[in-house]
Amino acid sequence: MTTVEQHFPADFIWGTATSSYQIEGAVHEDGRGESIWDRFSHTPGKTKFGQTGDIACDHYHRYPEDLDLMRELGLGSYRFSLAWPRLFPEGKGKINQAGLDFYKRIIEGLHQRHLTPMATLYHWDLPQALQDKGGWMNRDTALRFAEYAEAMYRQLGESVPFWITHNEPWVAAFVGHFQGRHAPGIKDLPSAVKASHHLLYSHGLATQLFRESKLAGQIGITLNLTPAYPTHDTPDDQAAAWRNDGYGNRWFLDPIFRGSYPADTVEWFQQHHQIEMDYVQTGDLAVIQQPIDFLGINYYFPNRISAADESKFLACINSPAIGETSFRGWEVVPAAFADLLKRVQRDYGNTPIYITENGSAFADLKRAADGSVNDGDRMSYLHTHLEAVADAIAAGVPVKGYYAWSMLDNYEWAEGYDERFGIIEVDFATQKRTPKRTARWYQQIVANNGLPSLPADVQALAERY
Ligand code: PNW
Repeated sequence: MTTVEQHFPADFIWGTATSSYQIEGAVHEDGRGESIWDRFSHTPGKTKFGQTGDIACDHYHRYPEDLDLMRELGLGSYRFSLAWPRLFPEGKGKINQAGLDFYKRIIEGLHQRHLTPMATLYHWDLPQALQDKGGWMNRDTALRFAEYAEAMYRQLGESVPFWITHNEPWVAAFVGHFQGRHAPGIKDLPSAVKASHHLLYSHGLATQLFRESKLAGQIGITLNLTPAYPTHDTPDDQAAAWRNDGYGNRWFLDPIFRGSYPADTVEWFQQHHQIEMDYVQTGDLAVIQQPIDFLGINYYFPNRISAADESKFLACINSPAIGETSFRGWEVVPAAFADLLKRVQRDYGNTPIYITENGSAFADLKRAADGSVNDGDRMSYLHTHLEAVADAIAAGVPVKGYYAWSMLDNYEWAEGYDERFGIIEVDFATQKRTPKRTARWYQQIVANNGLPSLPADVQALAERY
C-alpha cells in the first residue's frame, strides 16, 4: 500500500501536452500547406541527421489509439496545437475543410472520452507562404494570425474550453531568428526582437477577438519561463542574472501584465545592439495588455548566469549547470520551479496558472520485464517537480493544472528523434506505443489527485536533486 503524501486541489486538472508538427506527420495529406518547419527540416544541415516531422508519430492517422491511451491513464485534459498550414495552407484565404475536420475529430474524440481540450493556436508551424513575405518580422503576419484565430473561434467555438494563443514566443522569436537553431533559421538579433513584438501583438489581437466573440471558455498564452540565478553571489553576477531575466522572462511578462517592455532590456538592446523599436506603434502595448484568463507556464530548467560569461548571455540556455542535468545540459532543479511560480504571483498578480509543459528527456535504456521502459530518471523528475508545484500551491500560488510534456516520444525539433520526452514510448519503426514506468506512475498520481511516496529505487534518484 502506498500512502498519498501530498494532495492537490479537488478541481486540479491533469493532462499531457503535444504539438502538431512534433506528432502528426501526414505533411502532404488533405491539402495541408508547407510550414516553415517543413522547409527548415528539409534543408540540409539544419536538424540532427536531417530528421523531419514528415511521419513523426503518425498521429494524424493513429489519433484514436492515442486518445484511448490518455483515457486509459485517467487524464482529464489534453493540450494539443492546431497546425495553421492544415487550416489555411497559404496562411490566409479560404479554410481547408479537410484540415478542420481532422481537429473536429480530435475534439469530438476527446469529449467522448471525457477529456477537456486545450488548443494552442501557434506552436511554431507558420505557413511558409507567410514566411515568404517576412513571417513574424512582418507586422502583416500578426493580422493574418488574428484572422486565423477568429476563424477557429467561429468554427470550433465552445467545443474548446481552453485556448492558448502562442506557445513560447521567446523560442519562436529568439531561437528562430537570432540563434537560428529553429525555423526560419535566421541569425539576426534585431530581426528577433522585431519578431517578438509582432508575436506579442498578434497575441493581443487574437485575445481581443476572443472577447468580442463572447464565447464561453478561457484564453491565455504560454511562456517558457527560465529562472536566472547568478552563478556566484557577487554584484556582477547578480546584475548579469537580472539582465538575463529581462531578456528571457520579463520581455514577455511585462508587456502582457504591465503594458510595457522592461526598460533595462530596451536600453540594453539599444546600447549594445543599436536596436530601435520604431515598429512599435501607438496602441500596440494596450492591445498586448488585454487581460488573459490564465497564464500557461512551460518550465524545464533554470539558468546559471555569470558576468564573466556574458558572451553566453543571449544564448540564454546551456549556461554551465551546477547540479544534476538531464539531456542537453538542462539542469534539474525542482526548487527553482517553486521559486518561479511564487515569483510570478508576487510580481504579476493572481492570474490563474496552468503548467502547460514540464518534463524531461533521458536516455531510456532499461526495460522492465513487461517490455516497458523503466525510466526512473523521468519518474523522479516528474515527481519532484510536482512536489514543487504542490509547494507553490500551499504558498497560495493559483496553479490550476499540470500538463506533462509529452504524451508521446516525438520529433524534438532540431534534435530530431533522439531526445525522448514521452511518458509513452514510441517505437518509430513500428509506431507501437508503450506506456513507460512514468506513465503508470502518473496514472496513479492522477487517480489519487496526489503524490504517493516513491518506490525506493526512484526515491534514491530523486534525492540527487
Ligand atoms: C519546448 N531551446 O521547447 C516546446 O514547447 C516543446 O515543443 C518542446 O518539445 C519542449 O519544450 C522540449 O524541448 C523548447 O532550444 C525547445 O531553447 C527548444 C528550446 C526551448 C524550448
